[in-house]
Amino acid sequence: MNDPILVTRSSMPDFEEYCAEIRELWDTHWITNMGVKHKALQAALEEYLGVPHVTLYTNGHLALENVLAAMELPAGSEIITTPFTFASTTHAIVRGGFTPVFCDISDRDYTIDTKKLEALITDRTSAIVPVHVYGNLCDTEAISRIAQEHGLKVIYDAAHAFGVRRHGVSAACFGDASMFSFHATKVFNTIEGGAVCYPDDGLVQRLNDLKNFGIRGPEVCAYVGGNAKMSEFQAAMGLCNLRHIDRELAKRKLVTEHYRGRLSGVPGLRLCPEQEGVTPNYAYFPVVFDGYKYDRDQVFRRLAEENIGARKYFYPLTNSFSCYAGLPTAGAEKTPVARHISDRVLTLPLYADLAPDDVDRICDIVLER
Ligand code: T4K
Repeated sequence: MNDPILVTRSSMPDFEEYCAEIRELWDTHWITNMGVKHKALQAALEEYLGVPHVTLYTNGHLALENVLAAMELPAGSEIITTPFTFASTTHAIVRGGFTPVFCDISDRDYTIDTKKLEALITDRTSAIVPVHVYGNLCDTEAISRIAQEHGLKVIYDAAHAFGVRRHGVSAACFGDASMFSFHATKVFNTIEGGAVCYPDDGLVQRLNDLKNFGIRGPEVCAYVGGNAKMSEFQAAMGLCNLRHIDRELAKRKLVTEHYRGRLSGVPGLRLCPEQEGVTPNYAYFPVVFDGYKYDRDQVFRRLAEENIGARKYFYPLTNSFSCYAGLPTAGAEKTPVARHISDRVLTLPLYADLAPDDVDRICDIVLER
């Protein structure tokens, strides 16, 4: 049996580089609560992403929960989002006390279908949480126009979109705020981690308060905050990985091109088209098996037999999760395009060091007669 190939593999710096980065923590014994590594990573990311403010978190999910809370949206209001995403997006909305209203996705890039968005807006709608799924950028112009017309906040789930740019502008710069995940499985990781990026100076204090129990000073507690702080060890990993981000993206590009070379133009296999004007980050390699000689589940099982861990990102849709069975807005039948894609999609293994021979082995199984 061949060695297992999993859907992804964390990129890590050389051991010595990480050790050198954390060495001073043994001198200071300051290992969390916004220390020097945290401050350095925040500044480095503001520059890399070209955004006025970055607030760091211990993971992307809490970043999303915190930014929704910081927007001070009316309690119980409706937030329009998509169900073709990781559980986190919908859970953050519901855990914030809001009602998720599910919009269908575009058949082309699987992001929110802006043609179907306006019909879902009611006088209870307060915000839109679109997802740059797989690093495919949403139609940010249309979303911004609709949001302005209706006075809605836009908070992007940009968990997959680190390093993506449209006409040179980073994914961090759209809407009122964007949440990034720096989880071990992401293009850029801080082990666990995440961030909120935003232009509004007024949000800085609120987000910092919310992630640190609402404590503003030794004797002042301004908010009912939680604890979502990034530690110094996470930030140190981020500082190391950020040094190598260009090489990481270049290697992922080669893997992606190899896949495209083998799988493009095969009848019944749909690959994500490249988006015009967009510099991608090659975060995922989704393939939709639509009218192919094998269905998605057959290919999934064949790969598993060969020790290859492709994943059904994102199946099932969040609007068909059993935990949302009682929610009036739930139901996959309300989002037919999302259901169609979710039933047919498989994300093939992709990481910087995935060898060309391994890509060939995966493609041979997908294409086998
Ligand atoms: N919004 C969206 C759209 C998201 O996709 C996510 C997270 C979030 C929000 C929330 O962000 P975070 O709070 O997570 O920062 C994984 C990740 O855990 C999750 O971060 C990610 N999305 C989701 C799409 O994928 P699982 O349950 O598939 O992970 P797991 O443990 O099966 O790992 C997948 C593969 O990654 C493994 O087969 C091997 C590799 N791996 C995994 C770990 C944990 C490594 O190479 N190193 C590791 O340390 O959710």
